[in-house]
Amino acid sequence: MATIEQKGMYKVFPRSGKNVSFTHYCPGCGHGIINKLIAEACAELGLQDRTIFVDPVGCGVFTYYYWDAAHISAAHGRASAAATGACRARPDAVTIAYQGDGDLGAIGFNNAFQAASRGEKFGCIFVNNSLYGMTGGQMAPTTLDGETTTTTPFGRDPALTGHPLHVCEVFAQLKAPVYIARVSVADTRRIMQAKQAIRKVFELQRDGKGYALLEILAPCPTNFKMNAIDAAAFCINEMEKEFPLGVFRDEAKESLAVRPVPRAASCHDLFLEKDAVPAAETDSSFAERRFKFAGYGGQGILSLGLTVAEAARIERRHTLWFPSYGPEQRGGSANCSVVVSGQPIGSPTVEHPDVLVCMNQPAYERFVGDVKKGGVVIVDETVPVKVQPPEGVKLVVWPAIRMAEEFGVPKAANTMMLAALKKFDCTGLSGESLEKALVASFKKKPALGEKNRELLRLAESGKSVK
Ligand SMILES: Cc1ncc(C[n+]2csc(CCOP(=O)(O)OP(=O)(O)O)c2C)c(N)n1
Ligand code: SF4
Repeated sequence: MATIEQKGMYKVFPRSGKNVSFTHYCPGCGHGIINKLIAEACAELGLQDRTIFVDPVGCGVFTYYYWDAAHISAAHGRASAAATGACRARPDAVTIAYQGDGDLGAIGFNNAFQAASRGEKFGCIFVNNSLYGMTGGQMAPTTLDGETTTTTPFGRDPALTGHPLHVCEVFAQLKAPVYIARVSVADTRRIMQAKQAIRKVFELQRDGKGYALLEILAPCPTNFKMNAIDAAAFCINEMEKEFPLGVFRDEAKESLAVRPVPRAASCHDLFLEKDAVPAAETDSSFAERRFKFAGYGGQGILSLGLTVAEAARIERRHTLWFPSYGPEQRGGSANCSVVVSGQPIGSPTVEHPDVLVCMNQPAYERFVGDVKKGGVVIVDETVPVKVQPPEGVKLVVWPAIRMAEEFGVPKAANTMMLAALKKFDCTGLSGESLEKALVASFKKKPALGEKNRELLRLAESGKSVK
């Protein structure tokens, strides 16, 4: 790339401890041309302050040194997954994933395909140079039949490795994408067309239209083992035979921004119908709490977590419930994470809970060390407490299983745990909401709901404990 300043790019690139003004790409590499076109399109459309680039692992890895905008570096093959997070967290941003054909077509195919199928609101610029450039020119899913690479030294043999993967054609089977096209940067005319297509990807994202995929055929002279002119000719004469240029989908003319998104009227996991409670509201005075509920499958640990999440929903808190199952149907380990917050929640995972509820020994030993200082651990009294919680964490040993048996309802041990959460005020939610959520959890058996409410109150008062 020329050393003159380019639109949309930093003036110098602080790479490898030096401030240089040339990129790391080999002479004649398609990435260099594409990088320049992307930077120009972004700057010309005035989108630099709104753009989040998701960078790949591959020869395109260093784009964060070049494009003057926000960047996320994704793990190999995960740019579309990271872009999904970025565009959901920042719907106002223009999110662009940049991926190679090894990155997107091989290790990352499924997450890219699923993101396209969901119609995530980002643009994916997919650089197809028919092989793994960065690692020395191995075969990629896009390698042409008969093409020589370091792992197909006698040419790709379809009998052994199948035929090239046509990413645009496969993605064009999906309903959600609004734009799918293939262009090339092998000569000036093609570069001008590629520039228009790149601009279009940015415009679609600027206007919130939906998922766009732009495949760009690009020469890799180094691994083609050709000079720049022959490498470009290979793109035109060989790659285009297999990967014809063209537009496979262009629905952007219809106003896709307002395409209705079908939504389920209710969710079987919710105790209360979706519209039975108003949407969450933001309340920065409510301190976020993170919970982990763990035990054996069948102990009702997942419904206990869901009950707390539902109680939070009743109080219009933001909440997430995230189950994790062992491989067994019953009797294996099960746990769930619940987050209750006054603000929209970024991640459903709970690594350091404020409150840990354990119904068995493996769960206790696995999670007790993770509890935050100032937090609480409630553990069933059947669990031998061989390990103490970290300093500053309160331990409550609670006879949930015994109380449930004494009441003649052994399955209600999870309700007994809810009684402890209520009694020790661990949730930040009102007792009324917790009870309402508990009753709602038995919506198909209302008599059991009332019975559990009664048991909850008895357990909380400690009346059954001998
Ligand atoms: C999980 C993981 N697997 C493998 C690698 C090694 N690796 C780095 S880049 C790459 C392929 C790059 O090829 P491509 O995506 O086509 O990009 P190009 O370099 O050709 O632009 C591979 C396999 C890695 N970094 N991480
Ligand atoms: S190895 Fe190929 S893809 Fe990588 S920088 Fe060099 S020419 Fe470009």
